[in-house]
Amino acid sequence: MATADMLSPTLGRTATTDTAGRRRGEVERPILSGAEITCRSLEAEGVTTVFGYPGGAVIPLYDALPASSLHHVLVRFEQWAALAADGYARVSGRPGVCMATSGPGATNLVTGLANAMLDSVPVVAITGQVAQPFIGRDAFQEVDITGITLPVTKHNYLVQRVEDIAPTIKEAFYLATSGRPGPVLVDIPKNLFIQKAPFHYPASSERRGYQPTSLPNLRQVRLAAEAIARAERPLIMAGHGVMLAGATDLFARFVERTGIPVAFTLLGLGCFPESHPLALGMMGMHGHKHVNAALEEADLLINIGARFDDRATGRIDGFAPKAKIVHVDVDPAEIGKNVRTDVPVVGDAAEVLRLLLPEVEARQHPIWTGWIDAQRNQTLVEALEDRPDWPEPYTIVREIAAASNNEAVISTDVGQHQMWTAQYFGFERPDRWITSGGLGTMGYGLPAAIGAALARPDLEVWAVVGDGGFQMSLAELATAAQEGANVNVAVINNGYLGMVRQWQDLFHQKNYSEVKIAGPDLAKLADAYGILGITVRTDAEIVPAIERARATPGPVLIDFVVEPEANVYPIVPPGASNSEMMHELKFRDTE
Ligand SMILES: Cc1ncc(C[n+]2csc(CCOP(=O)(O)OP(=O)(O)O)c2C)c(N)n1
Repeated sequence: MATADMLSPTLGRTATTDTAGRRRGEVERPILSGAEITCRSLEAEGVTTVFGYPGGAVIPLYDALPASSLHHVLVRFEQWAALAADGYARVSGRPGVCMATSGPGATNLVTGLANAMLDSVPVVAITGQVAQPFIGRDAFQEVDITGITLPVTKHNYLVQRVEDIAPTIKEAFYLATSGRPGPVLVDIPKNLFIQKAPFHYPASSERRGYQPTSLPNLRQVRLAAEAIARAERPLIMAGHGVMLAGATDLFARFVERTGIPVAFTLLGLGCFPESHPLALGMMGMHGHKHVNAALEEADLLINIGARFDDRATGRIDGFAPKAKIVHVDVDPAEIGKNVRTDVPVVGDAAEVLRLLLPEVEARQHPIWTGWIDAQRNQTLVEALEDRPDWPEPYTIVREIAAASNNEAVISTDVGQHQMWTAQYFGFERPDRWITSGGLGTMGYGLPAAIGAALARPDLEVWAVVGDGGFQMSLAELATAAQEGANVNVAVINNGYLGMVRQWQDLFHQKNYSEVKIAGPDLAKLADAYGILGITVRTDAEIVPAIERARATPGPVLIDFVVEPEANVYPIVPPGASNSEMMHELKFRDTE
């Protein structure tokens, strides 16, 4: 057993065996500062990129960064560091990492952590805390960030000893990525960044009392299979969990074997190709009419990896009224939380599907899918009327999809443009759709796109944003420019906080209160950041602008000036059930 006096000033040694007087199997434990230990621990986790902003409590940490292999992306506001880490994680499948100083730096992370919490995204945040002797004294830039973030993190820590930094970071990554993923915050007092200790990164981490269930109960799986065998009008509700579990291939095999059509939640889009005949499109508040109609008629709903969010379900007592409900979720707390469940299956979606596949028979449901297709033909996107005087938002979205062969990574802000994108892009692949579902965080689009572009420089990345949300995070254009990130920003500029205006229009007698929003000349703004800026005012300019952006390396901004008062349809009014959706579209029967 190593003791302090056995340690050389620069090298600690621990003997794992001691035979014949020879110290064998010795593990070298270099003596490092807490800051160096933090960097080495992140490196040991395979982290290459961190998003952050320096300040007093983390100056010692930033001292150690240049000597590490970590690429630090200097954001312009800490909230966007957390959200860039979120976008990075969603596209790469690896945890995103952000860092900030104590006090205001740490509190600025909170919205980003809440965003990751609600959408189950693995994010690890490292914050500096005031030095231990100052804790509890209202020291300069002291906040109780573990207290503040308790409800918006999966777990958080205030590290107490320099020796605990490495095992705590190990555990943080384990918690962030295992079971139901989520954000974890590690708060490290400034003096611990400076103190030294032998560094050893643990090979594994276990936390007593934390045993996520990944393997489902086979009896429950069989009950689900029996329900599937009996159903005549089965429907799958596919959520983010399919992708988080890396289960998209198994999911596709399950859908094709059972012949069951798929309704997607907002975050489930992309887990199965939308071009597949069994893919119906998005359900819920702005879902397609035929998808919500199918929910009305289904006699079995198999929810895989979604949490029955109210934007998907509408009023609960009118949700899937004829259906028996199977709910597959890795988090037992989700079972029965919002919707009564007949067959709960707790487990990782991949593990559940692996066990379920051999239990189900190959089938087709021609009468049922034929009925849905008849509904679908009435509401086809093609039926939308084009107004030649304005670039139509859905045309913009579909042209970006066409130009990139539906392969681009698309992030959005929150609002009308987000719903148009969800409705019309046509996602074919997992991990290409990056949107703030649970928290609905305006400003998300640009920083998340930067995170995505740095995670996958090989992919085409578009941030489709509203002019309101974009004005929250537009300073990140500087980050994109500084990083040379390949991000094309498409601002759907209607001069309004569009989604709020739409609700005021439809549900508050057109009382447009505080929704008219002026903004800068966006092309000039882009120019000021050294970025190509393009303004598009007509339909005919859409495709050339998209092509120019695609051909230009680094960030590009396109200001699409769209009709100010266009609404997103269909829409389920707040508090209504999905069957009460309003659709103002001018439908054309396509037979
Ligand atoms: C941080 C934050 N503040 C407020 C809201 C409420 N909100 C939801 S959508 C919306 C309007 C968004 O306007 P814009 O970004 O221009 O997008 P549009 O709806 O016009 O496409 C607002 C204010 C929010 N979601 N997030």
